[in-house]
Amino acid sequence: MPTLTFPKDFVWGAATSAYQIEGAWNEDGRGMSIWDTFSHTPGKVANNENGDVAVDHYHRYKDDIRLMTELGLKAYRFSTAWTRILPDGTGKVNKKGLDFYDRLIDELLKKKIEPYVCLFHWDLPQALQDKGGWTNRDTAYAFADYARIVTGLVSDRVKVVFTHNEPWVAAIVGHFLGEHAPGFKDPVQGIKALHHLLLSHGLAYEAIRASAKKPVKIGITLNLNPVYPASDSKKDREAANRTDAMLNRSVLDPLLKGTTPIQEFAVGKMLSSSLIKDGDMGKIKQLDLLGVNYYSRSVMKYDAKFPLVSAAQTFPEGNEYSGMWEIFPTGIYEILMRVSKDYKPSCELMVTENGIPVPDGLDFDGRVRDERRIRYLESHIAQVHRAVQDGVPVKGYFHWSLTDNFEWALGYGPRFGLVYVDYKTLKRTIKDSGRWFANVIRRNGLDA
Ligand code: GCO
Repeated sequence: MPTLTFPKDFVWGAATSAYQIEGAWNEDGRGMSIWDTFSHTPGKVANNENGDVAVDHYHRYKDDIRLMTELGLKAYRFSTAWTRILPDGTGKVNKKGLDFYDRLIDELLKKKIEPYVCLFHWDLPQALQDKGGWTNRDTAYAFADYARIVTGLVSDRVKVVFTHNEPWVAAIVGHFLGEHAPGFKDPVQGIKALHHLLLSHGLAYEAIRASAKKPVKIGITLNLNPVYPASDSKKDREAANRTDAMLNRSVLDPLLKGTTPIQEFAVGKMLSSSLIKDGDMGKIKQLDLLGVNYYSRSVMKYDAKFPLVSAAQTFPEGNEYSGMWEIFPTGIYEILMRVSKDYKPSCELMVTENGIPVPDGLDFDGRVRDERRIRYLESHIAQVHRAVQDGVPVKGYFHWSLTDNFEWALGYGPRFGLVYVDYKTLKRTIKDSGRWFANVIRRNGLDA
C-alpha cells in the first residue's frame, strides 16, 4: 500500500483543449475561431506560431487514446470546438464536426476511459466575435443553443459536461490584458465579457439539464490562485484582497453564492446596473461539479499604476520557478481548503488541471528524463491528498496536459505534456513523468 492512498474511485486523468491539440483548422467544414484570427495576426503569438496543425490530434486521436491506455488514465478531459459543430456560431450544424467527437467518445469508451467534455476552451467562433463576442449578451444565448446541440450528441454516453474552462482568463486576459484572443485592452470589456461568460454557464446548465438523455453532472472549471501580500503593510494586504476579489471571488462568488464583488471596483460599480439583469445571478449559481485548475500563487504589492486592482505581482526569492510560474505546492491545498471553508459548496470538487512547463527533450537514448515534472507532481498530488484527508470532497485529479501542445500566446515553447511531441515529425514519446504518473494511477496513491 502506498503511504498516501486516495479514496476508492478517485478519478485520475489528463486534460487537453481543442485549439491546443487538434490542428486540422480548416478541415471538414470547421469555421474560423478567434484563436485562428489572433494567431494568424503577426506579432500576437511567440514566433508567430499557430494551432493550424498543433499536434494533429484530429487525425491521430486513436494513437493518443492508445497512449492514454498506456498511462492507465481513468478519464480524459477535452474540449469540443464550437466552430467544428456550428461553423458560424449559430444556425447550421456541421455534421462532420459532430462526427469527430462522436468517434472520439466511442473510442474512449471502448478503451474504458471516461470522457469529460468541456464545451468552451476559449475558441469562440469568429462570426460571433464580429457581433461583439462575449461583450454581447446574445453570445450567452448562442452558447446555450450550442450546449443543447452537443448534449444531444453526447448525453447518452457522457456523464460529465463542463460548460467553461477558466472564464476569467477568456474574459480578462482576452479583453483587458489583451494577451489572448480577441486581444482587447479595456477593463470595461473585460468585466462585461466575464459576466456574459458566467451567465452563459447558467443558461447552458439549464439547456443541458433539459435536454440530457441520461443523468449528467454539469460543471465549470476555474483557474484559482491563492493570493498573498508581498509584505505585512496595510497597503499590500489591501492590494492582495483586491486582487483576490478580482481573480478568485469574481468567479467563485457568482457560482457558489449568487453574489458578485464587481461593485467593489470603480468600473464594476459603473457597469453593474446595466450589465447584470434581474435573475442573472440566480441562473449563474447552478453547479454540480467545480473544477479547480491550480498552477501557482500570486504575491501582490500595492502599485497605483495598475488599473482595477492597484496591485502588482512580485516574485519572492527562495522557491523554485518553472518556465512560467513560481512553484508553490501548498497553494493547491490552501485553495481547495479555502473553497471548501468559505463557500461550503454543495457540489463536488475536482482538480481539473495541474502541471508545469519545464524544458525537457529527448535524451541520447530517446528517453525524456523530466525529473522536475515528477518532483512537481509528487509535491502537488501529496497536497491534494492532504486536502482529501482534511475533509475536502476532491473526487479527482487531471494532469495538464496529455501531450505537449500549443501554449496560447507562448506558442510551442512551454512543454506541459506527460507525452513529448517532436513538432517536426509529430512523433509521441511518453516521458518519465508519464511513467511515474501511470504508477500513481495503478497504485491509487504514492509514497510521500
Ligand atoms: C488553462 C488552460 C490551458 C493552459 C494551461 C497552461 O486552462 O489555463 O486550460 O489551456 O495551457 O493552463 O497555461
